[in-house]
Amino acid sequence: MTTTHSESTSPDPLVWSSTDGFGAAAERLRAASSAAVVSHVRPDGDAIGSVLALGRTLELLGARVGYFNPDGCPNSFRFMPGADRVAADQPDPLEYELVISVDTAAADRMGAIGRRLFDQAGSTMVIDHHVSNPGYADANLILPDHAATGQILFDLITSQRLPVDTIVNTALYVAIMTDTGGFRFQNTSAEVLQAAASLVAAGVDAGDVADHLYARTPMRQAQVIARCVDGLRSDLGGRIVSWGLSLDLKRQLGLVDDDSEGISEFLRSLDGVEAAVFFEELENGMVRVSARSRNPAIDVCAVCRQFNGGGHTLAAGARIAGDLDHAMSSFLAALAQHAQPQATSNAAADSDAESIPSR
Ligand SMILES: [Mn+2]
Repeated sequence: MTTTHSESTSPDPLVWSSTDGFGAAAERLRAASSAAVVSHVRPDGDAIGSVLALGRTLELLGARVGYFNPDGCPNSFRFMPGADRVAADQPDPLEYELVISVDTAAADRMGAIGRRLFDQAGSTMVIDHHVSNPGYADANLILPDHAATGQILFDLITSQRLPVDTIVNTALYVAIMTDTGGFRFQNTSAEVLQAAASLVAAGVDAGDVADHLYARTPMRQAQVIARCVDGLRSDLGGRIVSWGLSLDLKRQLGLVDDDSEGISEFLRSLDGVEAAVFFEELENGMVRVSARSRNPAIDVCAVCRQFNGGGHTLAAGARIAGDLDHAMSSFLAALAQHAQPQATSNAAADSDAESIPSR
């Protein structure tokens, strides 16, 4: 392994696509005297948790560490020990030997701070579980079979006997819990529950974490859900539901960024729904798309990729330029087309089913 310098003549990037890469990855972590960890815009629990867990482990290994997210740490995750360390930027020069992007499927999702960190880094690393991640660092540990980036970090830290403390353990627990929807999604494997059990055994207060994550819904967010219920759109006989949040309504309700989190999950939780899509009009002329599926045959990642987005088979996102109506109609048309083979075979089995045009 001789890739210590990442000049712009970048040699072939290293890709570790199995846990066999843990030893080499840990070697790089141990060797760094300074390191920065960064994750994706609009961070979720896995993004913030992975930054905190990996950053703190590097610190316990003796490195000088910067914790970054382009949007800082959302209010909902400020209860985590060490969360005050997560910065959107810093006044000092960004001088870190090793820069690691966690839970971030594409380089542009790291925001401007991520790009600057990557530009000045001696070497770069990606640790992620998104199947759409192309591997944009010098060394890339990408394990899509892991439920969360936090689960990859848990396995890496445990197998390589890297140091942990309360900050690391809580952050890993939050990362794993949130990316499995509170241990409810199909990715809630035995490994996930074993990791959670050992983190609780190590002192994480599961009830307290769940209370912070799932019992602090702001009233504004409840009001958005009420509007969503009123304005719900249903396609393919209720198999696909969606809703669009306009800038006008955001202003009317006085929403802040986090308030629209969880709407796609709410839509997905409705009985009979196979795929749910939430559209949010943004200030910059883009529409944010957040898509969820309960049916592995409906691959929302594949549909999001048609719009330059990505993610996971059952949870993915994209951004579409233009107004809300345009974004909704073009995305929902692509999704319906993707979902139709299933509908058509159901229709064939059910003589009463209305025929669905196969375009
Ligand atoms: Mn994740």
